Amino acid sequence: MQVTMRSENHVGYVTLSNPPVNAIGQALRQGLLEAVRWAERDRLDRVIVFGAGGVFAAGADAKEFDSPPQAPHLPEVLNAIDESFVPWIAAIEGVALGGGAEIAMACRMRIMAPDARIGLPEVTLGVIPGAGGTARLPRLVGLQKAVEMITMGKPIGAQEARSAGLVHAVEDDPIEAAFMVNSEELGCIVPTWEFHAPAHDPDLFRMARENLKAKMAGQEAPLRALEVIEAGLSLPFHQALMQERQVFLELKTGPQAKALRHIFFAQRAAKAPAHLRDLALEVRHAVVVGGGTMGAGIAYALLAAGLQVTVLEADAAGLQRAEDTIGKLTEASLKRGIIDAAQAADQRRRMTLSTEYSEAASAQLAIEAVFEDMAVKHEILAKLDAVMPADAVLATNTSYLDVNEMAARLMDPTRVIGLHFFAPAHIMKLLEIVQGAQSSDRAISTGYALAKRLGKVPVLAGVCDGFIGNRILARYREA
Ligand code: T1G
Repeated sequence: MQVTMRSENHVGYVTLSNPPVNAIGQALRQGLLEAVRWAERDRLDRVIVFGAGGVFAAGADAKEFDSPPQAPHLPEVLNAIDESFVPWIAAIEGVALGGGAEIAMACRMRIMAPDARIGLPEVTLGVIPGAGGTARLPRLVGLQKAVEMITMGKPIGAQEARSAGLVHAVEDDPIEAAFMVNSEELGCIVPTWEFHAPAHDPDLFRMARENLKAKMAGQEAPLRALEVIEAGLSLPFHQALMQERQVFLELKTGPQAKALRHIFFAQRAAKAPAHLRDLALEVRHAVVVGGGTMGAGIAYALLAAGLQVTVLEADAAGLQRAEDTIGKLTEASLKRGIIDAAQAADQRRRMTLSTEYSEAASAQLAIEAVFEDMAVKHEILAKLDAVMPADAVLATNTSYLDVNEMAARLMDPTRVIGLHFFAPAHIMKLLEIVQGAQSSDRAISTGYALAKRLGKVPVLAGVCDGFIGNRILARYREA
């Protein structure tokens, strides 16, 4: 059962339960529709709808997008909620995204947990909200905010959602708060669909169109979403929904949506294979050899992820250069508000710079990031091999050189992998985990776990010229 219902003292509790993120598929839509009828049959005072597993709902099940839509369709289900004489309250924890946010907007009231997020990210999948979002959101938050949220697809936090008028309250326990809502107050809230649509504003749409052409160049969905929002303002609500649905269905089968769905699932499929997931060595202290552009970027990424980091360089000049480069990266993050002064100080405290390889004796991982010369790499890996714990993982950031050749000269070649970062290493999401002929599952698993810790997308590569990314780039340049 993806939707469970229970009532207590005339209050209905409806739980969405489709682990891991309560994606909304046919079964969940069916269950929601039955819940509306159940609440009306039992003449409940209110229904509190919430998600199991600390998540409200991540949106429509994108896995269903490649097959024909199955009834009941989400717009009809949400209209039944919106028009029901039993008021629904959405108690939102975790995320309410896409269709999840649309379920919440069809409720009379929304209450969010402080760390929850809500949004309509459909354009990132090449589609537009397809269950009333382009008509309900403008009614709740006004045109400016709705256009921004829908066409850029960026979710917002609880406080921003409350000040925008999207949610009524931010509470630590949204379900309890929903239970405590005064019945008279709840009874005074009109169904979302009866709200007046905001007045048209031609200048706003013109500026938004120009902005999208610049910021989302080449992407079809954001501009179509803008068109649908604008057209919807002058249509009766239900006609606006029909128009929205038509554009959603058209985009869903288009090439851009298919490509973006492929990327969405491919990125998630790049996670560690199940048999590797629990073998990783826990890395608390990492060594980076080489404080040049790549080494400093890698060291910064490790510091930002909370690790203790030792940067090894050949001499004092190298250490100074490394310290200066990492300092600049810290300054840039401070300026952009990514970290605050306390975090910057904590990162600096966790970093040591040295020319002594003995500093690596307590590390679980070392990444060499010196220039691309096999002789130098052999020398550095041999020094690390001599001082680091027997179970530590040795990694090379080489872009092109043969990882097997590097491993072959070490006491234990099974602990060697490639960890190929892309410049700027602390920003670029891709991390190629290069599996040497003798790399152990534990070494590979440690690479995957590090990628997750750094918030990067891991891709397993074999030992070959340019691994994957640079190989593609080389062909691209030839073409
Ligand atoms: N559909 C199907 N599967 C989904 C999914 C979705 N919408 N979202 C997540 N998953 C799977 C994902 O593939 C992975 O599977 C697992 O859940 C955990 O995901 C009608 C039409 C919710 C913030 O764009 O942003 O609603 O790999 O690894 O890092 O208008 O998932 O474990 O087998 O990402 O904790 C709009 C997409 C849909 C949100 C959780 N919604 N999801 O992040 O876990 S279109 C979205 C996310 C729509 C309506 C329209 C994130 C997350 P597996 P994860 P996470």
